[in-house]
Amino acid sequence: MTGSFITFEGPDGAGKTTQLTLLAEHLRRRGHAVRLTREPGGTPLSDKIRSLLLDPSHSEMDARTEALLYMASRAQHVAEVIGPGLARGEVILCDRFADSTVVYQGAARRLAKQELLAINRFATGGLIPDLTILLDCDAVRLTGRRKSRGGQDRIEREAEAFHDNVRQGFLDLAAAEPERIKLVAAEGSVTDVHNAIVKLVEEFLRRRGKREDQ
Ligand code: T5A
Repeated sequence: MTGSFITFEGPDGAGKTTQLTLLAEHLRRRGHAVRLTREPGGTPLSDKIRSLLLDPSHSEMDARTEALLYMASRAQHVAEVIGPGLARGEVILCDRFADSTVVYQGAARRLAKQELLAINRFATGGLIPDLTILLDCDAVRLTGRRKSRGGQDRIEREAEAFHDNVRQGFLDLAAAEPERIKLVAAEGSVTDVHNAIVKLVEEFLRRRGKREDQ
C-alpha cells in the first residue's frame, strides 16, 4: 500500500473533528489526495452500525456486543474505503481507529486487551496506522466541551469515571508507542492546536517521502 494512514484519537470532545477538517483543507491545498473518514462509520453499512452503537436507547448493550459491533464497522470500512484509498496512494485521515477500541472497550469497559487486539487483527487484516495524533485535554475542559454540544450519545452519557479511564488509557497508549502516537495538547486555541498538528504531519510526510525516494 503506497498511501499514508493517519488517525486522530482522544477522549470525546478533544477537538478531533475540528482539527481533522482543518488538516484535510491544509493538505489538499498542498496538493495531496486526501480522504477524510471516521469510525464508527465511513461506509453506508458502517454508518448503520454507528447508529446502533451510539443510540442512547440501547443502554442494555453488553460490552462484548459493543466491541464486536465496532469491529464489524471497522472491517467494512477497511475493506471498502481505507484499503482501496491506501492502494491508490491517498492520505487517509481517520477520526478514530483501533486505539479507540483498546481504550474504550479495554481500559474503560475492562475487556481483555489481548483478545481485543486479536479480533481487531481479524477485522483489519493487521492494518496499523502510520501516524496517530492523540489530542489530550484536561478533564474539566473535556466535560465542558461535551456538554456544550447538547444531546449526548450512548457513550458520552457514561459516568465521569468512565471518561477519566478513557483519558488515562490514551495517555498510557501514547507512552507505550511514542514512535507512532504523537501527543498534542488540545487546551490551546483551535489555530494553535492546528499549527502543532501541521508541524507533526508535515514532518511525517517529509520523512516518508524521503524513504520512498531511496
Ligand atoms: N468508540 C469509537 C469506541 O468506544 N470504540 C471504538 O472502537 C471507536 C472507534 C464515537 C464514540 O464511539 C466511541 C468513542 C466515541 O464515544 P463520535 O461522535 O464520533 O462517537 O465521538 P467523537 O469521536 O468523540 O467526536 P466528538 O465530536 O464527540 O469529539 P471531537 O471530534 O473530539 O471534538 P469536536 O471537534 O467535535 O469538538 C468538540 C467541541 O469543542 C469545541 C468544538 O467547537 C466543539 O463544540 N472545540 C474547541 N473549543 C475550544 N478550543 C479548542 N481548541 C476547541 N476545539 C474544539
